[in-house]
This record gives sequence, C-alpha cells and structure tokens, in this order.
Amino acid sequence: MAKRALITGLTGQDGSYLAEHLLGLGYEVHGLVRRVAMEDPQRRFTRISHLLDKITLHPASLESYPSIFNVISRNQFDECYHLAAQSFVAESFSDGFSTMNTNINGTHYMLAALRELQPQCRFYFAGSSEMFGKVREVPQKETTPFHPRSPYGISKVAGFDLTRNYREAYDMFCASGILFNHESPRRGFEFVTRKITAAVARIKAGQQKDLRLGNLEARRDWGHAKDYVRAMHLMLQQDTPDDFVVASGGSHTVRQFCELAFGQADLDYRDYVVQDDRFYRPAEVESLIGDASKARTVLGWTPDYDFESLVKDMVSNDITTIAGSSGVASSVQTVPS
Ligand code: G4F
Repeated sequence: MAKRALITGLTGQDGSYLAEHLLGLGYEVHGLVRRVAMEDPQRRFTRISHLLDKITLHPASLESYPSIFNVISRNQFDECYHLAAQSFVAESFSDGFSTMNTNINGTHYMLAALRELQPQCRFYFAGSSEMFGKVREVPQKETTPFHPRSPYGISKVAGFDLTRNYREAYDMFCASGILFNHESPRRGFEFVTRKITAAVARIKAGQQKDLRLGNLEARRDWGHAKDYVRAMHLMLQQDTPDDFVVASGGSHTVRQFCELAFGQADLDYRDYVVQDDRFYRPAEVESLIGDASKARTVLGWTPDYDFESLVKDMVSNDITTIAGSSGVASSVQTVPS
C-alpha cells in the first residue's frame, strides 16, 4: 500500500519540492493549507499548480489546535513533514510575537495532536542553521551549541527542543533536520538570493535600475532546495529517529553571490548594487558553514548542485520568466517594517 504523508507548508519552496519527490516515490501526499490560500488559489498555489490533481489539501491553521486535530483525527498518516513557519528572519525582528506564536505553538500543536491520535506517525521538524546564530564552532555540526540571534532563530530552537522532547518522553519517531540555507527558482522574493537573481533579470531587461541590499559581507552555506528535501525524506526512513545537519560545506558572501549572479548575465554587480542601511538586521548571523558528514554517512545523502550550478539555475530561470513579464509588482524592494 502507498505510504501517506502529510506536509505542512506545502505551498512553499520546500513543500512543493518535497511533494514532487514523495509523489515520485509513490506516496499519497496530503497538505495542510490555510483557508485564505484555498480562496486565492491562483496567487497562493503557484508553486503547486501542476500538482493540484495529484494531492489532497486540508484547510487548517497552525494557530488553531482544533483545526489541526480535526485533520489528523480524520486521516491516517505514515509520515508528517512539518515545514510551515514564518521563515523570514528580518520579519521576525519586526513582529517577534507572531513569529513565536506560529512557529513554536504550531510545532507544539502538530506534535500534541499526533501524540494524541497517531503516535506511530513519523514526524520531521524543519530546524535551521539560524539556531547556531553567533557560532560557537566552525563548521557547525549536530553537536555545536545553539546561540540564536533572532526571534526566528529562538523559535526554531524551541521547535527543535519540543521535537526532541516528544521523541524522548513519548517514544515517538521525531527527527529534526538542521538545514542550512537552501534556495531555488521557487525561493520567495524577500530572501537575498532571489532578490538578487530577480534583480539581475529585471536590470538586464531594463525594468530596474539598481539593487539595494544590506550586509554584503554576511556568509552563508547555500545549497539547492531540491537536494535538501531528499534528506528530509531519508531522515524518516531510518531505524531510529535522530537529528541531521544538511549543508553544502561551502561558504560564500552575499557579495560573491552578487558577483556570480550578475556575471551570469554579463553584468558587473558593482555598477548596480547599492548598500542600504534599511536592510541591515539588529543582530546579524555573520557566518555559517555546515558539516553534513553525518547525513552523508548515515543517510547516504549527496547533493547534486553546487554553488555555481545553484546560482546558474536561479538566474536563468528569472531571466526567462521575469524578463518576459511587465515587472511592475515584482520590482518593489520591500523593507521589513
Ligand atoms: O536570504 P536571507 O534573508 O536568509 P537567512 O536570514 O540566512 O535565513 C534563511 O535561511 C535559514 C537557514 O536555512 C532559514 F532558516 C530561514 O528561514 C531563511 O530561509 O539572508 C541571508 C543573508 C543575511 O545575512 C542578510 O543579512 O543576506 C543578508 N542580506 C543582505 N542584504 C540580506 C539583504 N537579506 C535579505 N533578505 N535582504 C537583503 O536585502
């Protein structure tokens, strides 16, 4: 019989790639989606429009325990991938309360409902390299202590601790992936990589004059989301639940990302990138680099993309899709309030 998986955050970058991956493996895929998304499918389901006839969507909110309980009480699941969250770090400084409520309570509600109704269902929690924050060792691995630097990072540490506590206290199969930055042509426009590649496409098409960014010296370990969702699935196929770092092992600055992305379009980033104080954060995570040896050895996980092929994929996609559009709405450079 086909395994049945429930994904929260199905409409996002990772959720859409994970759904494709699981469908390819013969899974029956279900997703929790907010009712507002169902009311506005053209805008909210852009990443999953090609999957809509193959998946089952359930309206529920991470802010409502009854709505989650309701879905889980009516359907049996073998695996649950909890990806939904307020995931934009800058926004978490603007509204720490909402970030904490959604990310911490949402994870707690999912775990509590599963414990009550389906304790045998395997649970994946989307942890983050933001949990390492002000890093205590280089590179970061599963044993590196956490020192989060934002409400978002704090909420992810809480979710990670909740997941481990359900594993230890209730003997449930609960695993966390500590995923470093992962990007793709489906990345949201507020994140720095997509902001850059979309700007490259619009500048090339004459629709935008410059690109305003914050800290160009921040270093990140960037990989491709398509590779990272495979690791999520592998974590739930193990004999025992555990936590895994998923990372490329490479580290580049935002400036280097700009250089490569603009270079892909035969442009020099120095002619277009303007540093703007509004995009700096009150507390920055200066540098991240992950050690994914455990995932490689235990899960047998290996990424297909490296930094260069990731940037190439994003730039070529944006040049094809954005340059052909009017570019009016997408050229607005939003600043966290
Ligand atoms: O692209 P970012 O906003 O991603 P960040 O903060 O590293 O977090 C992302 O990755 C985490 C790890 O997987 C996730 F947990 C999290 O949910 C999210 O997906 O920023 C990357 C870096 C930062 O240092 C930021 O200060 O880019 C710097 N940056 C410089 N200028 C900018 C900008 N970031 C954004 N978003 N916009 C700028 O204009």
